[in-house]
Amino acid sequence: MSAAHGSVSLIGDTSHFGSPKTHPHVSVTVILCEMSNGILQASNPRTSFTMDRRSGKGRSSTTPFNVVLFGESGAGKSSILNMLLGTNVAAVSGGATGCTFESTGYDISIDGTSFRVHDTVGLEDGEHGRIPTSKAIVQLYSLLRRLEGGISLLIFCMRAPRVKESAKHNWILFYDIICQCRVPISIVVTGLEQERDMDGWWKGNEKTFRQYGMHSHGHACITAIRGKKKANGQYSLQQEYDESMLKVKNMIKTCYQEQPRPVERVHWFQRVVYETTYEHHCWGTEVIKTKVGDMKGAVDELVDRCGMPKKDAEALAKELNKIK
Ligand SMILES: Nc1nc2c(ncn2[C@@H]2O[C@H](COP(=O)(O)OP(=O)(O)O)[C@@H](O)[C@H]2O)c(=O)[nH]1
Ligand SMILES: [Mg+2]
Repeated sequence: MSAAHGSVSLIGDTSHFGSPKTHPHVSVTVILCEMSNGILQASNPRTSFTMDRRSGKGRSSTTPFNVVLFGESGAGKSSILNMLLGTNVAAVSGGATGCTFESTGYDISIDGTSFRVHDTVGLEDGEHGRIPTSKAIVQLYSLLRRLEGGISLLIFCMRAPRVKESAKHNWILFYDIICQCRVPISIVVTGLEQERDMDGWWKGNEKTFRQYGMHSHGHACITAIRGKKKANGQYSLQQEYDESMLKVKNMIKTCYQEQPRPVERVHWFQRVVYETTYEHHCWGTEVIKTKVGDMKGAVDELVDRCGMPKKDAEALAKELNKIK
């Protein structure tokens, strides 16, 4: 190992950097760069590593994969997060601390892989002093845009018993329009504690998801509550709750994307498309721009596919357009 100061020079075997999902035993080659202070630094898209050459001590830290829970208020997003964490960290609506007003990320590990799960504001209709839908949409879009390291999985949360049309609209907006279908998406259905076979709910409703164009990469039919505490200190739904936690963890493990994609800025408004031609004359070259058409902006999709009135769609897009 020799390195000139400040130059990129060293190749090493760092098999422990391999991502466990696809390359459990494969060595990964990382380029190390020696800084002027004698510290060696290395990075691949997901892992950073620093080592002091003089002491030989190393330190590695893995960037967690971002998982975003979204869906309407009361769907059970915060309860799912608490279930994954094994504690009551996220505020559950209806509780003394109220509901989630800002997005928060919590780190969990599933079989040695680190995930940062983001609880987000609910997307609802703005009744009874709740966060109006447009504000929730702006907050969620802004989170998706600024997530360091991109997004590895979107989890759409909804409450049984039925798939509402608003679910379809939220899906189109966040998955199709904002994430441009480039991020895996899965569905968690809560409120199924009364079903003898929680997974049976999926079989009965699969058709509706298909009709709505909600094609998910995975799903989990669960309960996110423990039920009543019994005299013996146990909870009435503990078994269902534990099963549910395993289902959600398995779903995340199966569906997440190892090469996360950042969410690109959305072109909300219509754009004019020009064709450029060059005409050569004796006096020089003339550049001619001809309008060849209009490209639809995402506003049109909000109107056409989400059934949003044009005025509302434009007002929303104006707000979203401010987010860099
Ligand atoms: N019956 C039932 N209630 C649930 C379930 N998941 C969450 N809840 C309750 O629904 C309410 C809203 O849950 P919360 O996690 O705050 O939803 P969020 O707004 O999506 O974060 C709370 O009173 C939860 O206890 C579930 O699977 N079954
Ligand atoms: Mg919440």
